[in-house]
Amino acid sequence: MDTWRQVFAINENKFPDDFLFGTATASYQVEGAWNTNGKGENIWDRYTHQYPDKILDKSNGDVACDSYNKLEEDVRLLKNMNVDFYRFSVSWSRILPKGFAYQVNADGIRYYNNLIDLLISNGITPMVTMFHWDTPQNLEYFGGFTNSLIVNWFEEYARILFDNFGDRVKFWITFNEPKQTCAEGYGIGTKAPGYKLFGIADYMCIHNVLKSHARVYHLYNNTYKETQQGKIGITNDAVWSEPKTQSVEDVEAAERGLLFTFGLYTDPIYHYNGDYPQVVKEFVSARSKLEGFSYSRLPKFTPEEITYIKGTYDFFGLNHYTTTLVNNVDPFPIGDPSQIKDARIRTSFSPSWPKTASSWFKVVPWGFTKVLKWIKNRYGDIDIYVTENGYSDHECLNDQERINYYKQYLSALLDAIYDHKVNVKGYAAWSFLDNFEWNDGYVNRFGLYHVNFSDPQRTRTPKASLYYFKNIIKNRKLIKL
Ligand code: GBH
Repeated sequence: MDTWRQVFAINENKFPDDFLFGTATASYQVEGAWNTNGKGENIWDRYTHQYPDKILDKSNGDVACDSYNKLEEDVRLLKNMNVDFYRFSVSWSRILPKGFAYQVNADGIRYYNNLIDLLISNGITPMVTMFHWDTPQNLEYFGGFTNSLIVNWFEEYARILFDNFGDRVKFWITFNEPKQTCAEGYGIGTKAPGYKLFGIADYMCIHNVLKSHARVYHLYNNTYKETQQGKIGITNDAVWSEPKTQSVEDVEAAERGLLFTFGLYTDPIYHYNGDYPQVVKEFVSARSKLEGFSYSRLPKFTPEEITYIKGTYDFFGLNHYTTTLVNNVDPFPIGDPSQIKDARIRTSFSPSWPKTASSWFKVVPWGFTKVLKWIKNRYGDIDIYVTENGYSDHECLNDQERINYYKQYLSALLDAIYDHKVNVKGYAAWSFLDNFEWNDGYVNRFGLYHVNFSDPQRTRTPKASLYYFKNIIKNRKLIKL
């Protein structure tokens, strides 16, 4: 059967009655006000200012969508969309300018209090991400997520968030996509802080992210949950890994690829054995030995740590955009370590997959169904919230391609619910607004609302997709082609 064909019957079932619709953003991508009213510098401020060439249009998030100053308007637009929830992230250095808890910025507390109160008074549930890549610069001087002390620093920060906002926030996400923080920030070095020590520093980082997540899960569970009655989890992103051929080697490589790019971050939390996937431990250890290391580059958890991290979730947060083909490769020649060399895979795209504006991103709706099924098979019947999914184009208001993407991906999500009984409880469209798309600056757009970045007012205009998405929320089903 040719699963690569982009031919779809749109799933006409209704979204379950308790299914929640929302939309998402992240602090650095929308807030702006980078040095206003006491906010401290973070690694994305530093990175974009110091290396403008690393950003496609040499831009930065200094002003971005100016959401810091446009909070009333943003909530009005969200209300107009009829979303059940809004997923946003808190800027650590707006709350703690130095990163550490000894100095709390009252204006940061005020800003998020206003946002949360306005959302609630408009009937929109806040879903709050504690960390979406914007580490306080002060902490990066001391290794950021490669320093194991960050577990304490992150706990202190989280405690301040629970103390100040936990009476009204019932939905917490500790980290957004640790893979990007670790593999892109410290491994391949394409994202802030831009360090390149692939196969080493990225593993140091994930070890500490997982411990930080678990520490904060336990803090909430032991100290706040009983009174505040919320849920807490983490969001990871999966690129579905499809075998390039049906050979045994490629089928195994695709599964291994998924375990290296996703299971590495999720198994320690959701797998019934905890810890990193066995195949990842074996491959990194074997390769490390070949390279002359006397220990594995992948740090080891103690049995106590495995138990401490295992089960630290109330739900499964998933970001999903795309799929790659994966094939097996012979061992790479010895040289600098890298996670790709550890995994012994090569990834590619099928030329038949429709493109988007982003180089890493092709349209493959069935990959969404497969990844949802895979999560259920591996980790059991967990409530899944899709915390991001969306499409990138260049600037455009009549965005029919985005509409098509949402239709096909939401149909694939309904297939997972109806054909495979996967418990998907909610869905957030990425993104509410066109925003600072990291290395792609303002060139590639993901918003349901267009933002004019050359206008000092940062005027927001609904795109065709906004009306389409609103209709889905209203009808609770996909409109036929
Ligand atoms: C999400 O990450 C982010 O959470 C969100 O902030 C972002 O705006 C959104 O997606 C859209 O990008 O080295 O060129 O191959 C999505 C995850 C982003 C992971 C791109 C892989 C590869 C970039 N992916 N990244 S490249």
